[in-house]
Amino acid sequence: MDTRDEQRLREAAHMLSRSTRVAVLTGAGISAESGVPTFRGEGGFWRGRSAMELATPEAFRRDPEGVWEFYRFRIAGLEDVRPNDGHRALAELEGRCDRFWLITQNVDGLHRAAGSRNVIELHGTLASAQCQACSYRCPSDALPGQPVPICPTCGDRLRPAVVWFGESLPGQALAEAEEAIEDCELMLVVGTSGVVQPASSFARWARSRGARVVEVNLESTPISDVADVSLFGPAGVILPRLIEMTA
Ligand code: BV8
Repeated sequence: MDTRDEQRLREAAHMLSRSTRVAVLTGAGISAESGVPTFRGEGGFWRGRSAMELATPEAFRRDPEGVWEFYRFRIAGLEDVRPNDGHRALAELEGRCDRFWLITQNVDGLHRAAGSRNVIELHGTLASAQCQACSYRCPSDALPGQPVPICPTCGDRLRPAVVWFGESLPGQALAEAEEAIEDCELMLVVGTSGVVQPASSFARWARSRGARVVEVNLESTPISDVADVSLFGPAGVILPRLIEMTA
């Protein structure tokens, strides 16, 4: 890490050590070091189709079997992945704050597996499936065996309990995220390309009301424009160092 990076890390640690109300927004990048493919990196493609195209109600209407193949592949992939040092550093940080919110765009469940408690799953979770017609819900590892799982209650199709593009976010999660944005003194944005709305507006919103913004990513993103400090490097390396410097 060169002196400029060290300087930025010290600046970020100084801001974080003076903040007792901290909001964190994470994206696929924080799970990359656990082996979970990111959404827009090379892992964002599956049998030549982009995750963006598959993660939509239209794709599910048109090709429910293909969409379920994509999700069963991702659900199965989660069996072998574990939280990394970046997830664990955020669980450690939570214990040091008076107020702490972990808003995640990820659907892999790794923050809770790392011990984080106040996790807001903005885009749902791969851990469950839900009926598209009634309130039936089941764990993804107990899915009915049909290629397109059928609801045992009403006979309609089950779908993954994630938020697809074009769908509104869960009201409760959005309300909790808005409370975090309004109340935090610092927002830490980790591993997101900052293109998916409304999550990609959260940092600008927090900054506009006076919160500090610290970004952790491999490269600059649209969020870099609103960040007080951007720390470039793998989250699994940067976050443990950042948290250690604020001890
Ligand atoms: C909605 C679940 C109301 C599914 C996902 C304006 C306002 C509101 C909505 C829109 C708008 N404009 C357009 C929209 C519609 C749309 C949208 O944002 N489209 C974009 C693409 C333009 N938004 C919606 O539809 C949302 N709904 O707003 O409802 C509405 C509806 C319709 C019209 C208007 C309003 C719902 C969005 C939710 C979609 N569901 N996931 C599933 O997983 O299958 S989003 C999906 O993308 C994942 O959740 C993922 O987390 C998320 C965001 O991507 P990132 O996490 O950022 O991942 P990405 O791969 O892009 O980037 C990884 C980053 O990590 C990179 O920067 C990389 O450099 C970095 N990185 C890599 N390795 C590391 C690292 N960093 C650190 N360390 C490392 N080791």
